[in-house]
Amino acid sequence: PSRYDPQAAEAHWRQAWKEADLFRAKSPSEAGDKPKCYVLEMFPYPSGRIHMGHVRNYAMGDVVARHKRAHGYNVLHPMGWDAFGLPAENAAIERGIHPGDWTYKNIAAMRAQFDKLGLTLDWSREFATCDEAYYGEQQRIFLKLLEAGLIYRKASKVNWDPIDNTVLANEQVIDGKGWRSGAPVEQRELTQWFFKITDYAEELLSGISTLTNWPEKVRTMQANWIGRSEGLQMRFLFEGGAPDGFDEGIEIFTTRPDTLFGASFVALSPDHPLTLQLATNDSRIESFRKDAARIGTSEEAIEKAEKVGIDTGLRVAHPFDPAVTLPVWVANFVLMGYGTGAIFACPAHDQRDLDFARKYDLPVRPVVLPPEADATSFDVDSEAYVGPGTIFNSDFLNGLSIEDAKSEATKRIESMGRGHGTVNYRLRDWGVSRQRYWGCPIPVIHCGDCGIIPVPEAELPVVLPKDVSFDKPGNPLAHHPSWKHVACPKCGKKAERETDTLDTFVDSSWYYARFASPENREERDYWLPVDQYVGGVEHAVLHLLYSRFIARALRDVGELDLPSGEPFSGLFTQGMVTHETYKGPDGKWVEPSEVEKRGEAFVLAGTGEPVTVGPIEKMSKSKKNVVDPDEIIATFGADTARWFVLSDSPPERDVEWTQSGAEGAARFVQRVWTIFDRLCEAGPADETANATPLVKYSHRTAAAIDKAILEFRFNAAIAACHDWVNTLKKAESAAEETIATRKLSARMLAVCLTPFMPHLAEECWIALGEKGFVSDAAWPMSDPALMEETTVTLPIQVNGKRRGEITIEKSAAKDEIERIALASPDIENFLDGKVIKKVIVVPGRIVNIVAA
Ligand code: ANZ
Ligand code: ZN
Repeated sequence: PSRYDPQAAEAHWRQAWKEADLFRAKSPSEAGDKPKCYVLEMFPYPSGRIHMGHVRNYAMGDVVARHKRAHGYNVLHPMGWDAFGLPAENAAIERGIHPGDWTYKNIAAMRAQFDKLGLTLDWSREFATCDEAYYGEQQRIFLKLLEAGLIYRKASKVNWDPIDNTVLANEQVIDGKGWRSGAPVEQRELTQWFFKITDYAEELLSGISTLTNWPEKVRTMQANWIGRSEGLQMRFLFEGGAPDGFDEGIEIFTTRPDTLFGASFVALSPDHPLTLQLATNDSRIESFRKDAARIGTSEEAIEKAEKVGIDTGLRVAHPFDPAVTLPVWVANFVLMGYGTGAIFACPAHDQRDLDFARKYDLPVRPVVLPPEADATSFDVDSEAYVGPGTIFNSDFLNGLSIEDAKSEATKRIESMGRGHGTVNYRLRDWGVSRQRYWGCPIPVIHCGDCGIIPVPEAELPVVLPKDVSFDKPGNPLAHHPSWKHVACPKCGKKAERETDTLDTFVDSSWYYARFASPENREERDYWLPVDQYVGGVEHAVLHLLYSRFIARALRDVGELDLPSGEPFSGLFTQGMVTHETYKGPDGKWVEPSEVEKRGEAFVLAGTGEPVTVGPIEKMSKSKKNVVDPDEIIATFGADTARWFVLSDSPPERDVEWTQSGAEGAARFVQRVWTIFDRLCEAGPADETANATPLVKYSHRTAAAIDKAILEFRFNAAIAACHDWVNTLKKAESAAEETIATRKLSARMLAVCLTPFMPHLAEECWIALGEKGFVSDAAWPMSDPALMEETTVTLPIQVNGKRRGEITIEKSAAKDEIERIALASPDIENFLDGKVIKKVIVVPGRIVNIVAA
């Protein structure tokens, strides 16, 4: 038999597909009555090279796309580049390359790599978000949302790096220091642009319940991120004179009004207006504020920091018992951006409050009695009680459940005119300003007289200047000698362009709509929503939430006809590709390509020195445990790479890349080829071939693979393909099978292999004498009559232990089952020399043999 040459075959088929323009999505009118299916993988950042994680991600999307094609769908499967962002600027700073040149060069390199994977991509729709046409359209959208009141500017706190003169994202602050400069980060107030995502908090939350084709985990993460809390907003009045402007008291937000009788103190955020006011006259408060600011702006950092505070000396009255007064503290764990920036603390039932109360010796008064606990002896020591129970120590709330007490207390506060029941969201408006060059310029002009003026639509896009310098720290757009100086579009006086650019998450929040069509509204509406989205779970919150928001915003300004507002009706989040890690004798990480296995030991390929094998981890450059897809493709071909990344684990789990596994996949490719090669000259497949066991098996297995693909169990589909190949091999010597039945089976198998190994499948298709492309062939229809299982596999036990199995016709009689069981090779061998005492046959279940 001839050997299959993956390199030659893969290049040939890719060229043939390209020439036939096979994967171009049809326009709605061309599609006729084919249903549409939009399959999308999260578009890549053009870092320069693809990695195995990409291979797995895009292979999965391709399985779905090819499977849908085979089921007669008009499939859109586009590809593009999420091309703005910091790494391009870093390359510019470090290597003096223009960010645009660096980016487009990387795109070309990665396109060539993706091309080799045999993906069904419609490259005619390709774009990069840094293309003028793309970001120009984004600017038009920006202005539309601005006009609709969904974008605004406000002063907000940012992490400021005083050395690099730049704003840092929370992720760029490491232990309170700038990630590049290492300088202690300061908090600054800066006027920034915001998208009003909070307007959609309720809709984004309630929409989650409609996303039944999303992973439960992602839905939960989104719900938690939006963080809806029902509670009470109320005022505590000052005792003994209110500070200026606070005659109405201090407003707090609580989700536990049932615990009001356990209130021990009131706490303000370091950034609360009252704190700011007090700090002007009180240097202790001022220096406390400064210290608190060092923690950074992230919720996580604040959560981790030690809880500290300072007593303001002010006191407020308890709303239900004016004889009781509570001290007012400033506490670092109260955030200004949530609720009202002030709380009442109930240490007995909140851990942070308790830690704080213990530290500063403030009262702890339990008001929730756990079920079964004794009211006279129950107490709280160092652990707050947050469980269920009955209210006690609480006057008119005594004896109520927590839920009833919440509504009673709320009613009472409402009737006193001191507050009202309310809903709070953890979700904050989305800050989109970045003081960076390599991003989409915000298309507005600041005029001293007219204020903020949108750039007139005819003047869009506002194009990034090419001639920029990265020599100075800070934003190159701001130091550019001429770019920002323009005439005010309204009054004609000297004015300045906005120099902030948009967060790159804006670029990726609507790209799926651009793929659907750059300018044709009807076509956009035809394709949207994306039917199947595939990507990393690391985007479970931000990217997916921003996209859900922008889709709704675009709907509401009339840009999209998408009543649900949901851009992705199906979502699948894939696991990562992992690899063993290796360390050389010097304790440094070593690449897999430098490591050799000698017997059971691992050594350095060059020197033979011992290598320590470390844990299996996500492939990453820092640990050097990466395998380059290009090398794998050059050695084994793309089909092997695709097959292997999908084979060993369920797609949502991690898969470990091993050399031996890749070699196994490559051998499988050859085995498949050998079987088809033998059928090469044997005449056409006969659709009316007899219903032999092989034909029945093929109908069943094709249906099983179909189902496994639909259910995202690609590893199970692959296991079934393996079994099929073995079965087909055995059938070569089975008396009841003919060339016709084998060809029929092989023809079905070729179609089922296509989603996974498309190049090999094409080659097999031709070997069978078929016309056209298997990539265009319809999925084999399984005949229910033929699918019915007529055989059954029975385990055989000897003295209670499983020793073998037999596969027989379901209709076989007891004595025939017994005869076949005793004659099966495993059992015959095992029973050799033993005396059979008894055989119990339970048809359809088991054969039990008692022997001595
Ligand atoms: C009194 C109380 C008693 C509270 C008790 C909890 C337990 P969620 O559920 O996340 O909405 N809180 C309110 N605003 C805050 C802010 N700006 N910074 C820090 N903490 C704040 O949390 C609401 C609870 O978190 C509120 O209910 C408040 O403390 C606190 F036994 O009020 B609670
Ligand atoms: Zn003006």
